[in-house]
Formats: sequence, structure tokens, C-alpha cells
Amino acid sequence: MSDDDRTPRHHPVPARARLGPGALSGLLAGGAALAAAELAAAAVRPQAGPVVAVGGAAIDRTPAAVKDWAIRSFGTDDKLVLQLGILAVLTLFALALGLLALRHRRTGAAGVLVFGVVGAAAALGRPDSTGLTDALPSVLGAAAGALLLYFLVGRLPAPGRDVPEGQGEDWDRRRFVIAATAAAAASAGAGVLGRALSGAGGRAAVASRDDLTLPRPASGAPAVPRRARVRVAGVSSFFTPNSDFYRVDTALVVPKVDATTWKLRVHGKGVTREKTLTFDDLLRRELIERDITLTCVSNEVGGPYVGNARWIGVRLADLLQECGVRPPSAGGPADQLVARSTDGMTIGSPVEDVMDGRDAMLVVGMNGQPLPFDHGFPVRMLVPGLYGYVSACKWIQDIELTRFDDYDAYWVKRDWAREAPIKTQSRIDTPKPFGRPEAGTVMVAGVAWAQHRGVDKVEIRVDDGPWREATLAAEDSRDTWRQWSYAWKATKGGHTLTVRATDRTGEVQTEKRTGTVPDGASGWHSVVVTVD
Ligand SMILES: Nc1nc2c(c(=O)[nH]1)N[C@H]1C(S)=C(S)[C@@H](COP(=O)(O)O)O[C@H]1N2
Ligand SMILES: [Mo]
Repeated sequence: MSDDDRTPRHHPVPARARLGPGALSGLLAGGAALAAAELAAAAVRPQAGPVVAVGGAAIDRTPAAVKDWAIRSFGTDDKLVLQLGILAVLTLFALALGLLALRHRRTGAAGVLVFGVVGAAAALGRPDSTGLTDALPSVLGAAAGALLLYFLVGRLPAPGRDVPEGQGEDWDRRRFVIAATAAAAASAGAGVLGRALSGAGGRAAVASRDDLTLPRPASGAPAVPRRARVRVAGVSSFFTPNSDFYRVDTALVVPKVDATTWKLRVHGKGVTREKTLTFDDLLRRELIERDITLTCVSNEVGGPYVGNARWIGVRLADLLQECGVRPPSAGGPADQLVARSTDGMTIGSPVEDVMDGRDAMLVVGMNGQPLPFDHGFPVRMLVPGLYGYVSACKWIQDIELTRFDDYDAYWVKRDWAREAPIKTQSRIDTPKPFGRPEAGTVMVAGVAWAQHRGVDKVEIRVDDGPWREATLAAEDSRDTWRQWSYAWKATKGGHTLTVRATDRTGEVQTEKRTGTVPDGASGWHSVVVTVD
């Protein structure tokens, strides 16, 4: 009896055998949804994509303590970690929906649509949302994902269905594999194309930056004193190169703003002559160039979120005066200046500080270059002496004069202080923690800052010994950090080096350790080393 003569034996497809293809269908549907959304976002707005929108919404809902922890643990990678987290959650849900669709095909597919609704809601709720079209990427993506899941699961054998052995099941599997492979390839193509198109979207902005030649400032920065730099290897360079300058912001996609269409509006309480300025209007004003050290309130004692640059811009106080603004001390009704960015950030600064004669600026240049996109191109604000979150709005587009009692800016709504002058701080750059210098003379060096007050003294303590004065490098300006060095006669064994600074008001940097929330970390920086 030949094989052909045998009646085909039927047997049910075991439920387990469908789990793998079901889960795979879920993953492919999720991937297709994201890829289609990415492609649609390239056409609409890169910021309207579901991952960016949900990520942005998550950042905005993150309590100060968690944001602080994220910055501390992941540094500038915090946003990458957030997006990977979102993708991990989406992966789990995609798997679950794939398995659900095995039993209830329509319910599983409808589940994908629910994610579309979440993404669309997040996109529409973003402060920089430009209208209903922002919902499109999520909606289109979810529709593509839902259809694909419905289709793929339809290719699988029904639960418990009898399939002729060695025949029907394999035929089904092949068709499924072909469909799945095609879906994966189409998704990858859409994703790559979407990425490429989003990148090209900022072309006008990139061109406006490439075409920009900054005029020579009418008031150049005074030359940096030759002795402002200590000659010790390992100390922070006096100017922080743009590529090394710390970056802290809530933007998952760096805004690419076209300088040729950029506008800044100045309005609000006590503004008698409202103004709207173009970028050219700004460049035609008298430009000043100043060295200013910027610090983030999230910087831990000894942390990296501080940088010094040579900035070019216009004097903000002059512009406000032309608009009729008077500081509170001159009877002006507004005590808070709220800067708004194109990505919906709000940053509130005291009008008194902005107008008290310090070099508060609308910045267009950084270390001889047009402002980099990461740092706020085309225009950002800067107020010497105030932490970035209360002074340094990037991608600025609106200035409103108001009162602290009437409006809380972004970070203030999230537990940070309304007013936050930079605290006097000092940092040991070298030797590094747990370094192993040789016994003998070891150069200890670092930076100290107390912007707008100025640093007058830096002292070093070895273990529990007496405080000894370090050698201060010359001061560039009281708005910049100061380098210092100390020749330490190091003896063998473990030692703790501690630094503290005294500012020009005579106040000694406090030993009292506080966290960064609500108005900046305090305490002394220590480094433990073993001398060999
Ligand atoms: N639009 C916008 N501006 C912003 C922020 C932001 O999140 N969005 N962060 C502020 C904070 S907290 C700091 S410390 C400085 C950092 O500026 P940098 O990234 O150029 O170093 O930018 C400020 N300006
Ligand atoms: Mo900050």
C-alpha cells in the first residue's frame, strides 16, 4: 500500500503552535504602526509622532524628584532612556494584543486603535501642537497596525481547526511567513523613509543658520586675562566648546527654527509700546559680546551641568525699555518676565534682575558661531547669575511681562523655586575621584563660580586638616567661573580633598548639603584619592 492510498489523517492544530505566530503578528503590527506614524509625522511635524508626543507628555508629568533622578542617573541620555522605555512598554502591549487577537481577532485589532487614540491625544495636548493634523500620525499608524494584525491573524489556522497532516498546516505557514516578511519589509522601508524625510524637514532652518554671518559686536568682550587659565592638566577648559557644552531641556526632537521667519513678540503688563521683532531687526541692533558661565539647577555638587561661553546678542534691558517696561523698583507693574519658546517651554525671570544693569541678553551667537540648534537657534535668553530654568529660554519666541503672583512658569508648576540665583559652588577637576597620584607635589585644580557676585577665595582642605588658600587664576568677569590650583604635598595613603569658595559678598560656600530641588544643590565637593 502506497502512501497516496492512505486517507489523510486530520488532527487539531495545538493551541501552543499558534502562540508564536500570534505574538509575532502583534509585534509586526506594532512595528507597522510606528513606521506608518513616523512616515506621517515626517509629512505633518516630527514632533507629532506618537513616541515623541507621549514622551513629551511623560516628561511634562514627571515630578521634579524623578526628573532630577533621571538627569542624575542618565545625564544627557535621559531622553534616550525614556524613549527606549516607551518602546519597551509598546512591545509588551503589541505582544499581548497579538495573543489576544488569536482568540478575538477584532478585539485585538481594536486594541491597536486604542493606542492610536492615546498617541493622538498626547500629540494634540502638546503645548507646541499646531492643530488637528498633529493627530494624523498616531491615527494613521494605528489604522495600519490594526489592519495588519487583523490580516495576519486571519492567515493563521483557526483554534482547534482540523488541518490535514503534512499539508494544510504547512501551506498556511508559508503564506503567513510571506505576508509577515512583506509587512516587516514595508515597515522598515516606511520607517527609514520617515526618518530621512523628517531630517530633511528642517532644511530651511539649517540653511538659515548656514547662511548667517554674525555682524561684529559693537561692544566686544574684554580680552580674557592671560592668567585666567591655570596651567594644570585635567582642569576644565576656560571656554567650554559648543560640542561639549551641557544640554538640558525637555525637547525630544530639537526644534529646528527658521531664522528668516522667526519672530519675537514683547507684550504684557506695563508694556506701553508692544513690539514684534524679526531676526534681522535683532541683528540690526547694537550687538554685545560677553563671557557668561551658565549653570543648571539640576547640577549636583561636583556635577557637570555648568559651562562657560562667549555669547553674542542684544541687551535685553534696552529692548524692554523701548517697550516702556520699568522694573518694579522704578514703579513698573510687572515683576516677572515670562519667556516662551517654540516648543511651549515657559521660563520666568525677575524683571528687576533683567533690568538692573547686568548683561541680560537675547543671544544669537555662542563661541563665535551662530547659536547651535541644541542651544536655542536662532535666539535664546541669558541672564548672568540665574540658573538656566529661570533665565535661559532657548528657541524663544515670546516675552510677556506679568507678575509672579499671576503666573507660574513650567518648572515652578513642578516644585522648583520661583526665583533661583546661582549658588556659590566650587569643583575639584583634578585629581579625579579614586585617582592614584604619586607621592610628592600633586596639583589640585578646578573651577569655582558665583555668577554676578564673583569669586574672591578658594580654599582646600586635606582630610580634617586646616583650610589652605588655593591660588586663584585671574578673573575674566564676575559672571564667569574662575579656575584655581593648589600644590599639595601628598603623602602616601588614602586622603580626602575638599574645596570651598567665598564669593565677593564675603559669604563662604555653605557646608550644608541640600539636593537640587527646589533651588539648587549646596555643600562642599570632596574627592577621595589614594597616594602611591
Ligand atoms: N525651550 C527651552 N529652553 C530651556 C530649557 C528647556 O527645557 N526648553 N531648559 C532650561 C534649562 S533647565 C537650562 S539649565 C538651560 C540649559 O541650556 P543649554 O542646554 O544650552 O546648556 O536651558 C534652559 N532653557
Ligand atoms: Mo536647568
